[in-house]
Amino acid sequence: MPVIVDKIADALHLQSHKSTFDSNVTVIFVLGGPGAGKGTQCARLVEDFAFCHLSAGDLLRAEQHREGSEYGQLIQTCIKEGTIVPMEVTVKLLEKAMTATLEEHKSGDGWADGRGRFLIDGFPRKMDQAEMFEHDVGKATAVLFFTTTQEVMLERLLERGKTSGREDDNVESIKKRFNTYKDQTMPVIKHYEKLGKVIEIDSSVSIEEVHQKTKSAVANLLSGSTA
Ligand code: UP5
Ligand code: MG
Repeated sequence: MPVIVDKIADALHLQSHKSTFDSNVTVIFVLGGPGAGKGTQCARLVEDFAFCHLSAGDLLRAEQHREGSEYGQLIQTCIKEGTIVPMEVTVKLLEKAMTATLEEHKSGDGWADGRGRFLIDGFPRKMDQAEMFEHDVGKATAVLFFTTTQEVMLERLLERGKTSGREDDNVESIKKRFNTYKDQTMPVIKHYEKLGKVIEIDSSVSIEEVHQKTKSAVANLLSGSTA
């Protein structure tokens, strides 16, 4: 009598919560400090494994500049101050982008029969975001964690700042971004480490060397999953 049981559970609000995406969808969070190389490596992984790459920062910057957005000012202030935009905004943008991608019915490895594989770059930056995403949107398969020193990250960001036009590629904003990363994002990484989901990669070396290490770690991961 499963239908009756379902109806009773529904009436009593006992039905277990369903997230938007099920286990057909592989989600890899990509974390690491500002300038660690998250975006650079994600772009390479898209070529290797047909991932959809969604950078939370890029989605927020696009929303900031979208005409009519009610969040433009808020996002601009948070990015400049290196603080975290309220999670509801970011989680909704990610969910919308994931839904749109799945509706496109992409072809290639990992996309047949409603399956999909996503690199979620620069997210979750805070424990509450991780909880909200996993509850409402979908479960994380793994976390790619790029590590290097603060000196290396600072140098990369200042160099990029000469041409990036990013409002947060300046010394004042970068210092604030480092602090937010240490205080809010490191606990997220520790949480996933306890769950055995973190793949740590030293990103101090050349882009190509980091790519080779990352590619082989992701190949291992995907060969162990159905996607
Ligand atoms: N570079 C990369 N790898 C290299 C290597 N191995 N050797 C030499 N050079 C290398 O790389 C940075 C620069 O370094 C580039 O010039 C690259 O060529 C070179 P990149 O790949 O862009 O690094 P990345 O880690 O992606 O750095 P990014 O600046 O994007 O990281 P952040 O995490 O700071 O930025 P993000 O865009 O994710 O977030 C920005 C802001 O948005 C946050 O501070 C926050 O205010 C807000 N935000 C939220 O509020 N919520 C979110 O969920 C996400 C963001
Ligand atoms: Mg980036």
